Amino acid sequence: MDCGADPAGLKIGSMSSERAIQIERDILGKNNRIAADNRARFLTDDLLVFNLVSSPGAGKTSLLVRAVSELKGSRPVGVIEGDQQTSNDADRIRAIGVPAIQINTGKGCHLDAAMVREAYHRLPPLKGGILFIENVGNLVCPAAFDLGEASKIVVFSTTDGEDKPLKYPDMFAASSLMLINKIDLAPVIDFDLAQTIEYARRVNPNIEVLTVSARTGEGFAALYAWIRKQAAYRRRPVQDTLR
Ligand SMILES: Nc1nc2c(ncn2[C@@H]2O[C@H](COP(=O)(O)OP(=O)(O)OP(=O)(O)O)[C@@H](O)[C@H]2O)c(=O)[nH]1
Ligand SMILES: [Mg+2]
Ligand SMILES: [Zn+2]
Repeated sequence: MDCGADPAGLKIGSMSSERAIQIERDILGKNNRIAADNRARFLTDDLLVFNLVSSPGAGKTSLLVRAVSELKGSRPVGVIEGDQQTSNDADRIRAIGVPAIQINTGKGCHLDAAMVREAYHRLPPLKGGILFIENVGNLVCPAAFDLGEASKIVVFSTTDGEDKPLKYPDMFAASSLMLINKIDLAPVIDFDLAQTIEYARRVNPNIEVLTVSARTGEGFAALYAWIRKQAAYRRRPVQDTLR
């Protein structure tokens, strides 16, 4: 985690490194406990939850606008939006008739589990549906903060540069799916898909990869198939646990 200031707003620059590490441990420990509560609640509510992470502008909201407008006919969907400022992203989701709660983190550079717990209470019931959480655009500390999601999806833009998985390995290691967006731009910028996948699998051999364009809709059928697979996979352990 590298936030400059910790999530409680404490400047850690002048502290001893031992004290700073202890504070970071306490914060992550508290976050993990709340995330576990969130996860239990999402299981009870039969809700599939995805945490979308990326660099700023990789296309998280554009992807969500297209995905939720196409998914909302078949199941309940809701969105929690995280940004430092503005309600732009939640407004874009609400404009297509899907409930969305905006969290403004102010100086904070990631969502934490307590913010998600509070926002979830403000959403209508989504039982049996899907909750998408759009994290703050940042490839660093959102990797360290579990929100209670079933999986993290890292949205990688073809314009990000092929070496990002090597530069920000924690995020790619923590994610189940790398969604390579803006594939429509690939020919223009001479994007090297094979190299990007090779770098991502170097830090996470199990990461799944899909290519999409939120602009044209290319690749979305495969994304929905991936989501259906997660739903099917998740129901099994849930039923086993309840038995
Ligand atoms: N060509 C192209 N442009 C895209 C695509 N997806 C998103 N964009 C553009 O990329 C820009 C950023 O998109 P957003 O959806 O706002 O990205 P974001 O990740 O939500 O951004 P933050 O929330 O600010 O981190 C916008 O100008 C989009 O129109 C795509 O697949 N192809
Ligand atoms: Mg956004
Ligand atoms: Zn942060």
